Amino acid sequence: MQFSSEQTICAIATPAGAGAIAIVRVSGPQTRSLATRLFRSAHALAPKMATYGTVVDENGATIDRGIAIFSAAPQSYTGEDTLELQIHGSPIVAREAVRALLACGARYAGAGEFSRRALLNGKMDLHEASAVADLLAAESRSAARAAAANLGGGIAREVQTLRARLSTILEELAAAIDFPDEVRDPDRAELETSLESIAAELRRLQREGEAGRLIREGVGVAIVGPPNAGKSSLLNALLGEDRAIVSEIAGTTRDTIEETIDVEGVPVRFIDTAGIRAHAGRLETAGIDRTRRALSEAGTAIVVIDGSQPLDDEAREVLDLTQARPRVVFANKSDLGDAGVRELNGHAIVHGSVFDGATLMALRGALARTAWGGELPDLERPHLAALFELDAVARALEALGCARETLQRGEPADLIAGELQRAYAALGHLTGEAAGEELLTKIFARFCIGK
Ligand SMILES: Nc1nc2c(ncn2[C@@H]2O[C@H](COP(=O)(O)OP(=O)(O)OP(=O)(O)O)[C@@H](O)[C@H]2O)c(=O)[nH]1
Ligand SMILES: [Mg+2]
Repeated sequence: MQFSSEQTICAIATPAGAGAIAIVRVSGPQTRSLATRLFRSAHALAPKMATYGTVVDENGATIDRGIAIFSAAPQSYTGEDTLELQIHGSPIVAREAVRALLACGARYAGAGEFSRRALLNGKMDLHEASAVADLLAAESRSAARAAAANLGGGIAREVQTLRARLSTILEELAAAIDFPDEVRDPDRAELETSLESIAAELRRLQREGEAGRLIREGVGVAIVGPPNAGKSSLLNALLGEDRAIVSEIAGTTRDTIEETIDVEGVPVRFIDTAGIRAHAGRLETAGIDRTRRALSEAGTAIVVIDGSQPLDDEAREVLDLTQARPRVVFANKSDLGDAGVRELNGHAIVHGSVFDGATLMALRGALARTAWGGELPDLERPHLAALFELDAVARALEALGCARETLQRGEPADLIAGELQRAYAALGHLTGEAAGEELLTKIFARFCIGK
């Protein structure tokens, strides 16, 4: 799609279907003339003022009565002249209004095109644009809150400051390289301290950014164990409802069942699986295959064993199977007794029963520590969130690491400067200065039409 801002774009900004109000948005150079032609009111449109009047079509026939709000460039969302028509929420009426706009020379907007114009006109930076996309896609309260914290920008300033610090160091190095007789090499110990402090800031941005992704995307946790250990009972208890069939017959669960539950602000997709046992029937074997697949797909496992019984071969097999991955071992059925299994390869075991609230709380805590290292940083303030941002920080950190090693090996200043240049360039991607067309297209493809 061509994103020429010489054209005037329009779109229905409200969801499809009937509602109280429909909003039709217009942005671009012909907005004023379109407003004059298609909106009739007793008072002329004044910027940022809601004006009541009649929306008419290209032939002057009435479409609806409603409110028009005109915003003059650059004081608008897109930075261009914009018009918002708030009309009755009938899909027919909104479509008629758009049809009239198209008949008068406007073009239908592509997904995210209004926001893209805002970016082009400096009304938002790339970080904020991603935040808008995240907010639109948020599936939980914490994800929405984290995205909202990014709407105001702010992070761009932080990154710019770090970049400016790098730039100062680069200038000092350049002066020493270019005028070796007049300018002394920067003090190496001081240089190392400065680089370390920049790296520490970047690591913080990275930590917060990763937490943001976690909150948005969640994690997968496979509930595995021998038959009858209480896996399905655990899923039901965490969910607070009878989602999976529970019975005293070993081999009840055959198919995997997935449910997403909020665990300390992170959406966790729990996957209840078929119990793993050595001598299974044909149907059960198919189920066990699925269990293995779920296990390989989920990042973390909760291994449920019957803690009232000594470890048997089946329990050992599941424990072996999950040894290499992040896992929480849960010895269930403590109400029936305690066989005394306390520790596995130094791993603590959560003891208790799915019927006990304190056990469930302990499991949630253990899971949070295992799957994402426990407490998440505060995401109420701006933080990096998009993959391209985290990628840029990772590259900058890698380059800074190389610069430090070069420095410690006592290499000449121009080699250090080369690595620092790389870090500087990587951070440029964060501020959007160096964002390519492909990245822009990817970000704005996540927007809906009319946004
Ligand atoms: N006493 C007691 N019984 C429990 C506990 N947890 C589960 N059970 C019982 O153990 C039996 C098996 O529970 P399920 O949740 O179906 O076990 P599962 O691991 O999903 O079993 P499969 O799907 O067959 O692999 C049921 O009768 C449960 O009521 C517990 O903490 N204490
Ligand atoms: Mg089950």
